[in-house]
This record gives sequence, structure tokens and C-alpha cells, in this order.
Amino acid sequence: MSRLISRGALIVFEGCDRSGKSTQCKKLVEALNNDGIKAKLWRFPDRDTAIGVMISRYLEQKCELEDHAIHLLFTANRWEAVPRMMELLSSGTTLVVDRYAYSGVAFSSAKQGLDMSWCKQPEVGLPKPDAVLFLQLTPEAASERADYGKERYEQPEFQDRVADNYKLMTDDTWKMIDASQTIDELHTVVRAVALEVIEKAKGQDIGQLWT
Ligand code: 2DT
Ligand code: MG
Repeated sequence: MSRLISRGALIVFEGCDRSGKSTQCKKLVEALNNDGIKAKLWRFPDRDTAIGVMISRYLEQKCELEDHAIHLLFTANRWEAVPRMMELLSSGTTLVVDRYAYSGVAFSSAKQGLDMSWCKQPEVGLPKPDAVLFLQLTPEAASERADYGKERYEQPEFQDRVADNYKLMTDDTWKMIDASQTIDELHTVVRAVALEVIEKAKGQDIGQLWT
């Protein structure tokens, strides 16, 4: 199929807390834009929508929500963004996304009573990332960096279970990246990977996650 405009790539960052995802996402978008490549920073949860406001209150521990219910809100917060994401991707903008469905599944299924296959179901069919850049940090290095705040989930035991769950979701779109490097070293690696992914995505249709 020929296209008038080649599409942008969907590049997702995942990794444990304090692995540098937000910093690297921001630096990557800046670098791509400086190179004249259309790119936009995106993040989940998007706390600015009506659903996002509920999620944010939950994370700030201002309210309680049943575990399945909050899982579905996180997922709904992605689905509500899909029309806009698809519009941007097809008009040639690369999206650099800080957390995605993998966070959704890794965090929810770290709770008692929610299994991974149940957690994956509502995420099935979301736009499939062209690449998942997983910023990898040893538990020791992570705990040295960790400066957990007051948000829900910011505890070492919970984060260990999240890390185990991430491992169960790796597939051929995942690029494991050593996050113990300096910010600039890591950025150099990330940028090189992203440029390859953007080039490759041009000739491919966007897939559907977990179908
Ligand atoms: P940050 O805003 O610091 O990234 O923290 N989470 C995130 C979920 O439980 N499910 C999801 O679907 C997503 C995207 C991870 C957000 C916190 O919310 C968790 C940490
Ligand atoms: Mg956080």
C-alpha cells in the first residue's frame, strides 16, 4: 500500500520507577524535533481528562477504588486517547509514550486476585507499539535511586512484583536498555534505537496489541 505521508512511529517507554523514563522521553522528543522529525510527547495516565482526574485522585490516595474498577479506568484512559493518537500517527507524527498497557498489566496484576490474562483483555486491540524501550535497572541500583513519594504503588516490595510481571510480557518489539548509564549516554542509545524504529515503521501498518 502506498501512502502520501509516511506514518509516525509509536514508541513506548517502560521500566521501573526512577529508571529515567520521563527524562528520556522528553529528551528524545526534543532531539527528534531538532532533527526536523515530527514527534510528540505522550504519557499515561493522562491525568487531564475526566477519567484521568479519577485515576490521579486514586494514585494520590485521596480515594479508594475496587482493583478491577481502577484497572479498567487506566485502560479507558488509553482508549479515550486512541482517536487522537491514530490521527497523529497517520499524519506522520511519532509518538513517544511514557508508560502504556504494559504498565497497566504489570501494576494491576501485582495485586492479589487479579491475574495477568484478565488484566490484558481490555487492552487487546490498542495500537501496537512499534517498539517498547524498556529501561532496565538492577534492583540494587533502583533502590539507590528510589526516593519514593506518597503515591500509591511506591513501595519496594510492590515494585519487585511489577518488575517480575514486566518480564512476562517481553516480546520481539521490546528493546532492553541499560538504564544505569548517565542521562546523556542513555539518551545517545535511545536516540539511535528510535531513529531505526521510525525508519522501519514507515513501511508498515500499525498493528493491534495482543491480537
Ligand atoms: P507516573 O505518573 O509517575 O508514571 O505514575 N499505572 C500506570 C498503573 O497502575 N496502570 C497504568 O495503566 C499506568 C499507565 C504506574 C503513574 C502510576 O500509575 C501506575 C505508576
Ligand atoms: Mg510515579
